[in-house]
Amino acid sequence: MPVAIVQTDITRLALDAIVNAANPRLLGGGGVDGAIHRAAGPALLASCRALPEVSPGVRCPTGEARLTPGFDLPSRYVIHTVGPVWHGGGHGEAKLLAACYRACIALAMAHELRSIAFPAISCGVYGYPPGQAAEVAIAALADALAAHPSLDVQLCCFDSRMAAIWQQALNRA
Ligand code: AR6
Repeated sequence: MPVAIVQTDITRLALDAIVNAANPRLLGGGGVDGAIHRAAGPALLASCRALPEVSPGVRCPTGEARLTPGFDLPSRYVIHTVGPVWHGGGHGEAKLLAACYRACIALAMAHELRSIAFPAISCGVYGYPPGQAAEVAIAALADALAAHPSLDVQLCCFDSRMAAIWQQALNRA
């Protein structure tokens, strides 16, 4: 599987796309979302605001993804996805998290992208246990990439603890 773990600030990567762990409003927030908006500049917020609402205040439902330019980022595009909030695991969290990875890969393929980096979607404020998130992510990617083996995928962890957890999950896969 063309997947590698990297430990860095995702806003520094120069790829075709980086993925943002956003919320349904797509108007910015904390964590990686805040970092991406700061590094991309105000044009990113304007571009997100211009995306249609599918219901009041919702531009991207949980498990879906939307693409914008990357503006001042070194990467060309940002793919915004909304992970599930962790409510103990019995509320469809794994299915929704897998759907995020699949939706991002589908958008990357639709735009003929060749490289993409994901943050640890839902593993911060949204509280998803990282080991379980990593297993779900790697299984969903293995599935989605079977038909697209030439896409270069990086799983970007911000700190060494997270990188170790994701590397263990990748080694087991
Ligand atoms: N580069 C890579 N990873 C990062 C960076 C960075 N610059 N900054 C943080 N992380 P979170 P979520 C890691 O909370 O759990 C936002 O407010 C972080 O250490 O950013 O999906 C949104 O607007 C963690 O491992 O996303 C939503 O409201 C991972 O990114 C909500 O948070 C994800 O943490 C989404 O929560």
